[in-house]
Amino acid sequence: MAKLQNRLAKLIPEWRQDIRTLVKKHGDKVISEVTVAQAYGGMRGVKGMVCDTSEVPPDKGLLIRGIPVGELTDKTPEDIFYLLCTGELPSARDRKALQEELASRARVPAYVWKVLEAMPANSHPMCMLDTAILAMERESKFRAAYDKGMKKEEYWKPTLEDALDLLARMPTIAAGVYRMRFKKGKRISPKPGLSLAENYARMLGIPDPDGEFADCMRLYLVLHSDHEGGNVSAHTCHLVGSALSDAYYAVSAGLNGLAGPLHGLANQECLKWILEVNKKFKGKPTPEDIRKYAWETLNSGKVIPGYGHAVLRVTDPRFIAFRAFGMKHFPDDPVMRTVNTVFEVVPGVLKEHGKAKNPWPNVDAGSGALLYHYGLKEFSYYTVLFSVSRAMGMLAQLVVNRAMGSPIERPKSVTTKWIKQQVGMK
Ligand code: NMX
Ligand code: MLT
Repeated sequence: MAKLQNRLAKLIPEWRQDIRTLVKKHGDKVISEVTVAQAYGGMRGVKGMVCDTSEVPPDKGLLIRGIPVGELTDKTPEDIFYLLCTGELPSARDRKALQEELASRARVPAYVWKVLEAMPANSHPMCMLDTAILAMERESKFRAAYDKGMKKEEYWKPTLEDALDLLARMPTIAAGVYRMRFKKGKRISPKPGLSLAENYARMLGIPDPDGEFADCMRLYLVLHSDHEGGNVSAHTCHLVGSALSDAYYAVSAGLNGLAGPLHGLANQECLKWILEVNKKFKGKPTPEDIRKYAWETLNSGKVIPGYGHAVLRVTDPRFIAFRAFGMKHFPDDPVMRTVNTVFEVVPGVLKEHGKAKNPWPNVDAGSGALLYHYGLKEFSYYTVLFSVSRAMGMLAQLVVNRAMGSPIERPKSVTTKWIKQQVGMK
């Protein structure tokens, strides 16, 4: 960690100076405006917050610190966390140092397992993960330092400590949740010397004779890591963190948002939908079968999971990367085949339906097919995998925001009466 902390200690004063100058010189320039429709429409498109870890141009998809995610598909989660925090890819030595740092922090306190064991056996895996994170709040180094008294310029340091502790423990907790919730037998402990993705794959206990599942997990953790600042989980984490609540409070709050079916839970919903299609059409749905099924879904008032996006207006590059992985390793898998046929058919159906602004697949449209292929079939677990990855983005954003001294977030709400007065309506 010394490397990451040292690098940040060097970069942060430069970033602070840069922003101070920007705000001093141009603080009164207008960068966005808000219409009545946006105020009632989930603030879609309103530019009112800053996130430097990543951005999502609607016509390109995710750029992590300016690098298209499609160019990062051979990287490790450790590389991505370093990149998110600093804006630089780590050298081999820096990556190793971070891996060792995380390994040294991976021990999960025993009381966390007791809390999880006390939960009802049918608790949702996301509720178990969030509860475990919140239970560990007493470990927060930020809160301890804040209680003692600390200068604002120092806030990012114990926040980074919390971030590393949390990141190191999340795969162990997440794998423990899987084995406990789905009765897979005893928990498997992390093995020193393995990377984060290798360890997570191993602790899940999925048979992996040639390391292909571990590689799939590596890709999975890279692709889900961050998606700029305004999505529900990142924004929630930022908002809660802006009150100087520590990383345990902020990340568990963000993940509670990820657990919604319009956000991260769409991956479980999506595989469920694909499996229903396969079941109904005996494993070989034709494009016409899928077209009809998609219309049935829409006509019953439901959304087609894995399609549409609040920001993107093209096929999600993360979907493209997952699909490429699946096509390379198992093009004839029946679930993968259906994912492909759905991709051929559903955008046309959504265009004809005429409601969704983006008819193209998002990250959740294909990820489940990969997990299912390797034998991770309990799809209510899929959002936990998403969480282990997305925690990297949320935590990097939290560290950067603490470093930049971001104030408490508090936008102004208005009443319908006020809006009516503004537009001259009685
Ligand atoms: N199927 C059916 N209808 C849709 C879909 C879809 N996949 N996507 C959007 N619409 C509808 C949407 O419900 C809305 O209808 P109404 O006017 O009746 O409220 C209308 O189209 C306009 O919505 P948009 O402005 O295109 O989308 P919005 O920005 O509001 O929402 C999502 C974005 C992602 C919530 C929406 O596309 C959706 O519900 N998709 C399916 C769920 C999903 O895949 N979520 C995962 C997103 C990625 N992630 O991991 O977080
Ligand atoms: C995503 O990864 O697609 C999201 O977090 C949803 C979003 O960006 O709105």
